Amino acid sequence: MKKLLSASLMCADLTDLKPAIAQLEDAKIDYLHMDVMDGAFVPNITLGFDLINAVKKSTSIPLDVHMMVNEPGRFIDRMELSADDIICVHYESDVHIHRTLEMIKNKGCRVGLAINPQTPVESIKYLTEYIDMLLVMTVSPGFAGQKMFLGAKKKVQDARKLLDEAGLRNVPIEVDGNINLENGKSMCESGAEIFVLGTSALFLKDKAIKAAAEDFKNFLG
Ligand code: S6P
Ligand code: MG
Repeated sequence: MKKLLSASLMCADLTDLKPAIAQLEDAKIDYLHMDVMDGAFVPNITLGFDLINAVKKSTSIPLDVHMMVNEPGRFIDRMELSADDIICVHYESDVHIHRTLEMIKNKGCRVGLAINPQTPVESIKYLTEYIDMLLVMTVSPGFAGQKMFLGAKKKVQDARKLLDEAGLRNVPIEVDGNINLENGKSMCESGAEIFVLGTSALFLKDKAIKAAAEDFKNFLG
C-alpha cells in the first residue's frame, strides 16, 4: 500500500494559514490532519468546526479530522465534508462508539477509529468491519511536541496483525505523535501507512515545508 502523509494543521502558523496550505499543496501532501479537542476528553482545545469548514472550501487536499472529544457523535453534522475526507473518532470517547462509526458512514465520509496508547488493539476486534482506517496514537493525545510512547512499535505490529487476520489488508494504519525521521522507518516496517507529521518532521524551524515533506518521503523510500 502507498505511504501517505497527513500534515497536522495545528502545528502550522495559525495566524497565516493560507501560505501554509499552499505549501502543503505544493508538497503534494495527501491529507490535512485537523485536530479537534474539547478540553474534556483531552486537556486542550484546538481547531473547531468553522475552521474545518473554511479550510475544506479553500483546498482540494482531503481532510483527516481527528476528533478528541467526548461523545463525538454530537458533532458529526457540524462538518461539511465529502467522500474523500476521513472523520476519525476515539474508541474511548463514547460507550456506544459503534453507533458513531455508522453515523460517519451514513454521512458518506471515510470512517476512522483511533486508540490511545493504553487501549489494547483487541478492543476494536469487533469493529474492524466498520472502519476505513485505524489510528494508532503514538503519544497520549492532547498536545503537539510530545515524545513517542515506548510500546508504539509493538502496538502498530499488533494492530496490523489484527487487521490482516480479519482479512482487512486494505485498511490502513495511521500513526500520530512524534513521527520523525528517526522512528518513521520502523513505524513503516511495523505496518503504518499514513503518517501524521507535525513539529517533529514537517513544521520545522530550519527547513521549509516542501523540503521537509520530500525528506520524509525519500526516507521512507
Ligand atoms: C496530538 C494530536 C496530534 C499532533 C501531532 C503533532 O494530540 O492528535 O495530531 O498534532 O502529534 O506532531 P508532533 O510531531 O508535534 O508530535
Ligand atoms: Mg491528531
